[in-house]
Amino acid sequence: MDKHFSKLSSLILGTALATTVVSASGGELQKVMKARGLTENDVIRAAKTYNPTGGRDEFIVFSSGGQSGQVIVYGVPSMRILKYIAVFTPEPWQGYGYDVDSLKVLRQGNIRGREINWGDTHHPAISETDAKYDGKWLAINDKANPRIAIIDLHDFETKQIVVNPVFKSAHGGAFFTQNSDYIIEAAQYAAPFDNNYHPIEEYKETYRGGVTMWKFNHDKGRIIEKDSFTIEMPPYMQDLSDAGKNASDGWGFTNSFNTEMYTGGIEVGMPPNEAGMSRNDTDFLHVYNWKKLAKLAKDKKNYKKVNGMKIIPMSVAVANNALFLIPEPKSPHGVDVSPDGEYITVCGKLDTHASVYKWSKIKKLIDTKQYAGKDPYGIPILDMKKSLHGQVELGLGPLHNQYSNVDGEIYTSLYVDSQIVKWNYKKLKVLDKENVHYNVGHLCGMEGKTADPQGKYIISLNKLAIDRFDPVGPLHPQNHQLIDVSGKTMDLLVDMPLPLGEPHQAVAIRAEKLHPAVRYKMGTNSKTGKQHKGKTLAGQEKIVRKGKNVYVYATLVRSHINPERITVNKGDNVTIYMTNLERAQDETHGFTVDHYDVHASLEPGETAEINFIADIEGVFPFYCTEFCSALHLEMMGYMMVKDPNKKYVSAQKLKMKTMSKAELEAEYKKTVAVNDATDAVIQSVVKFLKENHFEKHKVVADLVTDAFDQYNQIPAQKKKADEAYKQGDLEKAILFENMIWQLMVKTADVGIRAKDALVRIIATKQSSAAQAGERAFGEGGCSGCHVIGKVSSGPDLTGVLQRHENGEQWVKNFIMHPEKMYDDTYVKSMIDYFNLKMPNQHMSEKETENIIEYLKWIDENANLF
Ligand code: K7E
Ligand code: CUA
Repeated sequence: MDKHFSKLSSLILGTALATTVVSASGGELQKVMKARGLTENDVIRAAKTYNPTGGRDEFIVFSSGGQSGQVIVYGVPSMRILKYIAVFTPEPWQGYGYDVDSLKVLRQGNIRGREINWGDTHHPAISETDAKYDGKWLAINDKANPRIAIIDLHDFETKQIVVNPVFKSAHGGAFFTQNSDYIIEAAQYAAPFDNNYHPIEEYKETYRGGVTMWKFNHDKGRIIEKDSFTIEMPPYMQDLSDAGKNASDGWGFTNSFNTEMYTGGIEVGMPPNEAGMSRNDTDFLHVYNWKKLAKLAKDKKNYKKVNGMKIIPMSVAVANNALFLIPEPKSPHGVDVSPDGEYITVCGKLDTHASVYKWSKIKKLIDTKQYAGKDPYGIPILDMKKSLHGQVELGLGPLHNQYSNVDGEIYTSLYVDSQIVKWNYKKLKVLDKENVHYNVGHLCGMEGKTADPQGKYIISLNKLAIDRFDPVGPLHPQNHQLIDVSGKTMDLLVDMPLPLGEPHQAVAIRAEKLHPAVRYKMGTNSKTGKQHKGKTLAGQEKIVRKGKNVYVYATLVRSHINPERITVNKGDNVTIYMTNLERAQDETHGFTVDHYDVHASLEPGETAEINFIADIEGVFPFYCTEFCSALHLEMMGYMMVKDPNKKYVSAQKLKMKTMSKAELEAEYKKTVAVNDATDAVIQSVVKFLKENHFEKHKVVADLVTDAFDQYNQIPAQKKKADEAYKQGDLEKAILFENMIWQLMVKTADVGIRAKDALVRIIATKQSSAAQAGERAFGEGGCSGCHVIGKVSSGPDLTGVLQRHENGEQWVKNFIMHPEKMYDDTYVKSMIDYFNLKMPNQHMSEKETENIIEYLKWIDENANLF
């Protein structure tokens, strides 16, 4: 073994075990590296991001879904996508927009009576307590249609959408204040606050920018529109914002471009917007005392109402010393307040510098009313130099910042240079640069904009992917690149293609701060968190008709929908309330009625509602859309829509011949016998679980609970079967006995999973050779014929090493060259018995030895199989 390799291995494995493991793997790692053309650094990077099956991530990222109008959730460092959260866009998997309650949420986003079915999401934000993430709520803005949505991190569902009634577009949101009292949302493209036509020539007079402070109920997780207000601002194009924190708590900061107030006109021979809007050397950072303004907004004399929104005029804000401007280098993009709230970094995307403002300096100018002048709207301007801590030359196109856990350190994206730069904003010094692919926008640090940044990683949210992935047509996926920032220099670990919209900003939170639910309280309307009016428990299923309105109260549980037949008249208004009776983790059922464009996703305990007019005649299967059990295909029923004005001819005459009494009796007996045998298997598993104290291991105990949820339904079915039998209805008795069998199969399914889990926990620890052997056993195809602890299409291998003299050598020879032993008397008898020859699976000697180690481990734990 060469030196490099063993050095690398101990790096990766990092323990004294390393040498044994490497020798046990027989140069396997080296082989893989060679075959895949990987360098040592690649392998180290892979090891830093790899999660073995079942492994979890340290951080959870919420990324904007850009034009998809959704939020994307993924883990760090594995960069595995975990979920898409439907927000502004209908999304059938979650039933979002396809069931009544989620459609209500989506329709909260209607603007001026218009349905809007997409959004341009830019900036997600996690709710804060003391300027640190508390993991309760997520807010995100829609730039195209000025809206903010609130997502509950208890179930990762969108609960509220509010429309900004005065803005026509909104980019600078969502940003929580440090105790989540308010969410900041700044306008982008200035426009009249009212909904009337105003000629563009009157831009300066009638078009306005602004910042809306949305009042947030932190406990309930809802924006309170009537307690929110908007600060009127000049028609400069307000861009990103940040809430002050700690030292600067109570203040808000919003930068801007187009303080030139240019309005374009290529078509009339004017230079384009891009020229006119970036003419001046500086634009304005808006600084406002939102806490003071919030108090002012309580008194009628301080605001006027436009489209129902309280507007605090600029004049009122100025008169109360609550609104100021500071020049900032031209056309910046983003403003980021440091963890202590003392430094405010602005990067001008058309300027190579980052400008660091100091809050104490700004505050002093404000307190002593030292103004450098006033803008045309009468807003005091503070002197730029006197407000600055300093400037640093970073590179071309600096955009967005994230803070490090090291005091004074900050990361900035360079759009034009396609680089991340690490620098010190206190000492104004560049420390390190890392190349990315390509044209990075935002960065996502781990809690990197809170008072408690975690360091470790930075994600580069690149605007272009170009040549990074296998081509999939002219529209490329986005590329999120994970960078290790734990060392002195940055190290790019891995690329992740994101194929759903162009995310702008992402936020990351420590996974341990999130506590999502696994089930709802039975009958919950997930959109309101309250009990659903259509909650239906087992035995309460019914169909109620009130005139042309038909209400179906249905339940879903593995693997049936109750009721299974719904007959309505053409033109009826049909409402189906569905409750998923499951309590088992991950037992979601979906529901649709074919042709009717409805769909619901029912998580355990959830009640949902779908509604439609049954306006087409015919027979429409409805079914469960999640493969929820072995009998998922059978989880269906029929909705029959008949035309009350039509006469239908009966087809009864064609009815099929039925079974004789004797045949039925025989089938009944057979079914009962099968059930008894199945129950015996279940009882043996139960015995094993009890003897081995399953209740001590939570994972196993949870599975056992799920299994008993199924098993405990059997007595009721048995009673029905026996009653039917007594009354001589054998057909029905058989069907109920069959239902019992289904419940037993489901019980056994989970029960055996519980048993396997328990075996893993209590068995002696596998050596690494035995582990490799088990892998080889599975991957080499052995498990196709041999089931441990059971005679299957090949013999049980428990104890195989004891079956022959010099057993280990015998087994080794047989695995490596079975064909040489086909004439051996013992082997011959086996071939006859199983009617199969053990094939040569071309195992290497090493693999064979590992398999023998695995077989030894089995023998040590033979009592468990
Ligand atoms: Cu694209 Cu924050 Cu909207 Cu910069 S934003 S990149
Ligand atoms: Cu329920 Cu498939």
